[in-house]
Amino acid sequence: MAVFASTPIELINGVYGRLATNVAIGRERLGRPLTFAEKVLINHLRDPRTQELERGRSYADLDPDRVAMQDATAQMALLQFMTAGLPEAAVPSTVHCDHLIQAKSNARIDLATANDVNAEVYDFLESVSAKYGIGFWKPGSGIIHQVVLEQYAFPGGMMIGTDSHTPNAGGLGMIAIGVGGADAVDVMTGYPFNVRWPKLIGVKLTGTLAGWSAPKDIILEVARILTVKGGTGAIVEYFGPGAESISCTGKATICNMGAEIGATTSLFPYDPAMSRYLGSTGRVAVAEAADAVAADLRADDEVLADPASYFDEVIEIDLSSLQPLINGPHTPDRARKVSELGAEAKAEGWPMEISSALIGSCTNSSYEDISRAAAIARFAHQNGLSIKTPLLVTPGSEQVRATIERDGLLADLEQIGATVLANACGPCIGQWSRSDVEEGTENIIITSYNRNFPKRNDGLASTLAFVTSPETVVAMALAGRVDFDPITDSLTNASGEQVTIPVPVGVELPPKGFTAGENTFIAPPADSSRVVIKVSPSSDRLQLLEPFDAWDGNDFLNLPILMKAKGKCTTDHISAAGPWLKYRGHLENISGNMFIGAVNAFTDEVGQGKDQLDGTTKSFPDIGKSYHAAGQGWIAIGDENYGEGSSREHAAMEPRFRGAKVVLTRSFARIHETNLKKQGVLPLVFADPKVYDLIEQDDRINVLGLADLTPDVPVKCQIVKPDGTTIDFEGIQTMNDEQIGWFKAGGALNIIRQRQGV
Ligand code: MIC
Ligand code: SF4
Repeated sequence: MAVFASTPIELINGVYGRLATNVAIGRERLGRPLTFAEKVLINHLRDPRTQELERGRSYADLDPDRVAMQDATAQMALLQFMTAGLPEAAVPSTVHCDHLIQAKSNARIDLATANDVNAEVYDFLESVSAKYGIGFWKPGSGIIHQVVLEQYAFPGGMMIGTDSHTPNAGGLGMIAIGVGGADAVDVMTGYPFNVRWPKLIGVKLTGTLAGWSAPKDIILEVARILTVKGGTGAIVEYFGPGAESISCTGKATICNMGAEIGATTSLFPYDPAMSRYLGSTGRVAVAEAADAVAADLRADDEVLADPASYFDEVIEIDLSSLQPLINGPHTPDRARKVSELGAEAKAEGWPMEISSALIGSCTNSSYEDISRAAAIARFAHQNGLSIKTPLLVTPGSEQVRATIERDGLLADLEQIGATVLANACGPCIGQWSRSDVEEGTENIIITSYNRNFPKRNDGLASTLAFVTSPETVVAMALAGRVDFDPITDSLTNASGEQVTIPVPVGVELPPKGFTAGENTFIAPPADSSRVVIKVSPSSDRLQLLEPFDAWDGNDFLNLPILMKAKGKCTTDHISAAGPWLKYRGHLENISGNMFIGAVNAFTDEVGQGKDQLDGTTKSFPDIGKSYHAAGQGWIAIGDENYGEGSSREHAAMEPRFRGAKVVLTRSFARIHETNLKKQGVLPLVFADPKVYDLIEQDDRINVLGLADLTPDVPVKCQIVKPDGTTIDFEGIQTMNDEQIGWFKAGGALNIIRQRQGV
């Protein structure tokens, strides 16, 4: 398949060509007007006429227009794809090298080091891409979501991506869903993408942002209202007069961080801001095509007039009264006004000084973001102010970097002492060689990123991370303190004068247009027959995959509890990133991090528990190894929103590889639950959440009646106490027939293999 550096207009015309017909089918079938999200979804159904459309219940088969994968998840996705026996990817797909570049010195040095250190993985990804007709974006091209927004996203389109922040493309009116690699493999092998027909949360925006308030504050406010699990199973659709006042990249910031509330995706309707962005990024033809079908690239008028009748929940936010917010530490929904952080820090006993300030990431690294940050830097320089804490900047893409360099914005930031890092994820995913702070020293960092889980950025449990808008980050870096409110407080400059920072004025799009920068895209060759994929058997970074065993037909009896997690257990707790990113293509090696961040509910210790086979205390990964070697199946127990955060399927594959049969929780995050199902692990939810409390360290768990697994029928389970007494309870399972098939086959991939005859 020919794959280009941007979406061909023919593909877009194809999607638009069937839009009106499918929207009419949708209106007729549902007997009512449609929201924008419903229109896009219905237009991508494999069978719009027969697909069941019950919100929150039906599983729908969809055909996305594209697949995107980033390097840290693409390795496992493509290792799985390779075992499916197909000559090429069935849908236009791209790989983006952004997660594996470690931030240490500066862009040039760090990129050169990454190219050297990760050569084996980059060569593998490049050769697999070439072999299977996949587009390859080299290291240095930028963060996947920015590149997708600049090149591939289009209003009314649909894509999936192996990264939880794929919904970034909702800023350009696309339904873009973050998935695990196994979902991507389905689509790349020509099967539909299967997801629950979502519930819909409408967010009506009125007024306009003023002063220091930024698009970031809108999503921080939404996260405050809905919490980290409030979006689970839902699409968040924005609308209202306030929506039009936000730039396309500002909208992308909002949709990006919808991942933090667990939403399936978020999106905005097509509007002039999107058209301007398309024009500025060289896609006038796309804007014209979208203009021609604009009526179907937004919700129907009846929906806008009476949203409560069409959405499951409606939130209204008045942008004019929204104050700058800052969220953290440890969870992206812990919000307060920037003006209130100082008092809270004092009350909590947090440090007042900021140890590092960081801007960028896929969430906030657009031209507009950097222009607002640079405006503050320029003012600071002219007025004798300088940063009081290190300020690190990661441009989102090579195109943004080259453009902000040309327009002098990078120089503005460097002038006040900022360090510009490579166009990559960098410290956002723990790729930060930080030497100024030691473990155990409580310290505060503020970022414009999206996640603030413990250890995420620098690997230190003693770092408290807060997220806010890039302009607030820069202003606070000038103060160096958390009790600084840029709106009301002043700073003392080099000559001892009091200086108040004026409201930063940004530029939505570069007045001289974008400049592409270095060409970092490699299209797959027309003839790939000679491409050889290299995986050395002695590699410690890449390992070919062996299919998992099918279910043996027996109930699970006396499963020991390898781990019972207390409180938040995100994918960062289950499969840490940072230094472990280097093993993302090697299932056995990466299993060395299994659950190392999880808090043991029996002991409150982190990362270790009791090996029931020999009674000793060991790290969770070592217990996994011991059970694996003994052929002992086991269970993991989780609390609320288990598996929150990343799409990384390693968090499901590692337990599967080490012999996990079941993961039983109070609730799951969507992507992780699907990842478990895909790999053949049974995800169950306590019908009665209090049963969680009854499970003790030496108990065993029985899971019964598996031969009769039936969609939506709870599974009978028992706690077996050490004295042999049992407590019955029910485990809710949410599998449809197809997913029960995955479980029985030992994982969805085994079914694809069977169908392909391999
Ligand atoms: C993240 O932000 O946590 C990541 C790293 O981008 C992940 C993907 C991964 O773990 O590779 C995500 O969000 O899906
Ligand atoms: Fe990369 Fe961070 Fe964005 Fe994840 S959230 S894709 S790590 S920049």
